Amino acid sequence: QADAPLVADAAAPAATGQVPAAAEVAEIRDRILEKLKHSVSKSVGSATPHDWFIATALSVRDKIVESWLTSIDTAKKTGRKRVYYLSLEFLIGRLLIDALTNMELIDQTRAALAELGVDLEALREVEPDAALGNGGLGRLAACFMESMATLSIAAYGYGIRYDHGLFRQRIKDGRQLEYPEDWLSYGNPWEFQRPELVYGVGFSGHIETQTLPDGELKQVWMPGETVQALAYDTPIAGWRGAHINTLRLWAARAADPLRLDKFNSGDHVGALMDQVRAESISKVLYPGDTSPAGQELRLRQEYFFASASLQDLVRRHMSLFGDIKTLADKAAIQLNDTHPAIAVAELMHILVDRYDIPWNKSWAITKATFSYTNHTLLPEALETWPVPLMERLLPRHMQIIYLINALHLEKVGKGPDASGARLAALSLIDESHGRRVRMGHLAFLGSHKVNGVSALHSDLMKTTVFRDLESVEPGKITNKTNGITFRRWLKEANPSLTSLLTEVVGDTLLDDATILEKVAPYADDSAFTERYAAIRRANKVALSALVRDRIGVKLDPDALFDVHIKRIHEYKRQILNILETVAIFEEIRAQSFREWIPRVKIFAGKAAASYTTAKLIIQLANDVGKVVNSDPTVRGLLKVVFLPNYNVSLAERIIPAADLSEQISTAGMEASGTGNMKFALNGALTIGTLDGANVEILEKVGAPNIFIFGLTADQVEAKRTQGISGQEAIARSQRLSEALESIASGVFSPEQPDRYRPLVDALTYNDFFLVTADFDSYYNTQRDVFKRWRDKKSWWRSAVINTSNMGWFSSDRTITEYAQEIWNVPTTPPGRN
Ligand code: B1H
Repeated sequence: QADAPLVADAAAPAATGQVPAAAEVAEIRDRILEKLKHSVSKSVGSATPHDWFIATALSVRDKIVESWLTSIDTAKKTGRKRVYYLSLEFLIGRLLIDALTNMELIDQTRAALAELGVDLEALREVEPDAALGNGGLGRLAACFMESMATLSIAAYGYGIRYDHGLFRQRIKDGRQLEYPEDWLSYGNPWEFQRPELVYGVGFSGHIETQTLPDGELKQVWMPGETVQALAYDTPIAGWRGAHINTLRLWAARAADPLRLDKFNSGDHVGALMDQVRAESISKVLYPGDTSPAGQELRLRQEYFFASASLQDLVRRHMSLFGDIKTLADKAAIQLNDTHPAIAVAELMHILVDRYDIPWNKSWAITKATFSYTNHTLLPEALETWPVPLMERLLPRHMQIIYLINALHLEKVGKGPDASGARLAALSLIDESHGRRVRMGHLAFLGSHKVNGVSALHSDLMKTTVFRDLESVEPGKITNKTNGITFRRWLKEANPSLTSLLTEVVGDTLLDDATILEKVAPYADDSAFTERYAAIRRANKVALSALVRDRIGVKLDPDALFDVHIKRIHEYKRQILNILETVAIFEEIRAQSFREWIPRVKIFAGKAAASYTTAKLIIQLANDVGKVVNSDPTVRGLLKVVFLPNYNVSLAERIIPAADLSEQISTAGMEASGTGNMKFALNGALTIGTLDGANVEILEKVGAPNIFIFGLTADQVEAKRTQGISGQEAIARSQRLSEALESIASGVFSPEQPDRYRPLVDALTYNDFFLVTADFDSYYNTQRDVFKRWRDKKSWWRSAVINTSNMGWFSSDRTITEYAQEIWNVPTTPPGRN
C-alpha cells in the first residue's frame, strides 16, 4: 500500500474529482441561466452574488426534487417503516455546497459558473447559515438527517421553523452583544411551503366528561385557544443523491389572521394581537444551551411542534395503513432530548381520546413507538415544568401524566424496596421544590429504549439521574456514541485533505469511512506526511487571512494553532485554557531569551445571553488577547484571538486549520462532544480530559497520539465530596497563583482592575468545575505538546494516525446502530442503491 502512486504537487488546487464533461457543464450553465431569468428575474449583467446563489441553489434543487419524489414514492409503495426524528434544534449551516457535494454536481457546477465569470466560493459565502440550534445537540440532528438519507432510511425530521435562529454575536470592547439573526430576510431557496398541510394545536381550556353508550366515561379536551401549524419542507439529500428525506419545520400562525371587527372599529393594533401571540411561538430559537429558564413560551413551543408532528405522522400512517394499532410497526419516533417529551402524553391523548383505544393498549403502542436520547446530566438542563403551568396550558395532558404516574408507582410500589424515598425518586412529579413534572422521567417511561451519547455518559446515566428508573426496567438504557457526517466535516470543509486521502484509499471513502484505516501505513511515509502537512499549512494561511479580515490580527501560519471553539460554559473550562495562556505569557516576558514555540490561541463561541459568568469569560479572553497581542516582549510568540459569531460555517474554516484541539471539560460533564471528532478527523491532536467521547477517541487513536490529562470522572466525584475550594491547589502551584493574581489585580483590565475579581474568587473558594485541581496537569501536558511539536516527524505521524482511526466516528455508523438496535428499520449503504 505504502507505494501507491501519489500526485507530487502538494499545492495542486482542491480538486474533488475528474475534469467534468463539457456537455454536462454546458447543461448546468444553461439551467442556472434559466433560473436567473425566470425565477430570480435578473439579467446576467445586473445579477448580484446573491442572485447567482439563488439561481444555482434552485438549479440543484430541481435535481434533488426529482430524486425526492422517487424516494417518497418508493417508501409509500414498499410500506416501509418510517423514522421520525423530533428535535427542537437543527443546526444545519449552509446548504449549497452540501447539496452540490451530495448530488455529485460540485465540479461541474463550479466549471459552469466559471464560464459565466462567477466564483462558486464567493456564492458559498453569501448563503446565510440556517442556525436553528444552539450547539452540539442541534448539529447532531443535522448530521443524523444527512446520514439517514445516505443510508436510505425513510425518515422525517420534525422541528420548528424559527424566524430567528441563534443570535448573532458581536464583540464590542471585548464584550458579547447579541443581535437578532435574520436568515430568512432574503428568502430561503431550499424550502417548500405546504399550504395544504395545516394543523390546529390547542392550548388551555377545560375538560368535559362524557358518558359513552356503554356507560364508560370519556374525557374530552375543549381547548381555549388554537394555533395553526404550517408545514415548510426542506429536502435533505444523502450522499450520491440516492435517497432524499424531508425536514419538515412548523411555523405558527393565528387561526384568524385579523380580527376584522376590531380593525373596523379602529383598534388596529388590538386586531393583530392574536396573530402576534400565536406567531411568537415560532419567532425565536430558545437561546439557552444548558440552562433552561422554565418559561411558558418554551413549553408552548414544545407542545406546538410535538402536537403538529404527531398529527402529521398519524395522518400519514392512517392514510397508508388504515389501522392506528399498527403504528409501532410502521413508525419509530426518536425524541432528541426531553424537549419533545410532551409527545408521549400527546400520543396517549390521540390514542385514548381520538381513537378510543383502551389505556393499556395505548400505552403499549406508545412505548413501542418512542425512544429517547439523553444529551446531558447537568441538573439545570433536565427539564421540569411546574404542575400549575401544565395544568393551565395542557389540562388533559396533565391528567394523562398523572394517570401514567399512578399506574407506574402502583407497579413499582409492589416491589420489596418500595421506600418512600425510592417512590419519590421514581415519580414523574418532583415534589422537592414545588411540584414539577419531570420530562426526563416521562420520556424514559414512554420509550422502549433510552440512550446516552458516549460510552462514559451512558454509564453515568445508569448510576446518576436514571439510576432508579434503570432498576425498574434494567437493560433499557443503551449507548449510541455520537458521530459526524464526513461529507460535510471532511470533504466540504477540507477538500484538499479529502483528495489526498482518496488517492490512498480510493473514492469510496465517503461511502464507507472505515476504509480510512488504510491510511495508517502512510504515517511513516515522509512523502505523504509532507503533503499532509502542506495541506494543513495552506488551510492555516487561509484562516489567517480570515482572522486578519475579521478582527485585524496578523497570525503566523507556522505557529501552533491551539483551538478552543464551542459554546462558552464553565464546565467546558475555557478559563483553564486562559489561565495557561496567562502563565505562559508571564514566562515569556520573564525569560524572553528562551526558545519559545510560537503559538496562536484561538477561541470562539457564544454564551447564553443571560449567563453572566460565561459572558465574563468571553471578555477575559478578549482582554487577555488585547494585552498579549500588543506586548513587545512577546514578539508574536504568543497570540490570542477571539473570533466573533461562531457558527457552523466558521467551524468549517477553523477546524481544518487546527493543530491542537481543546477538549478540556471537567470529567463527567460533557456528554459526548462532537467537535472533538471533527478535529481529530482533520488531523488535529487532542488535548483533553477523559470525558465524553474523548475516552473513545483515546481508544481508537492510542495513548501516544493524544494528550490526556486531569482528574477522571470518578476522581471528580470523590474530590467534590471532599470540598471544592481551590485554595489548596492554588497554594501548591506558584504558576497558578501568579496567573490568578495577575488577572485579579487588573493586568488585563487596567481600566477596571477588579473586573475579574468574581471569577478569581469563584475559583479560589467555590471551584465546582475543578479548574484549579486540574491546572498543573493541564499546564504540564501543554508542555508535552510543545515537545512534540518540536519533533515534526512525530507530530505528523500522530496526526495521520488520528485521521486514519476516525472512521468509526462517522454518523453513518451511529445511525446504523440506531436503525438496528432501536428503530428496527433496514439500512442500505450508499453507492449500492
Ligand atoms: C447538549 C444540550 C442542550 N446536551 C438544553 N444538552 C438546551 C440542553 O436549549 N436548551 O435548553 C439546548 C441544548 N446540548 C450537547 O449534546 C452535549 O453537551 C454534548 O456533549 C453532545 O455532544 C451534544 C450532542 O449529543
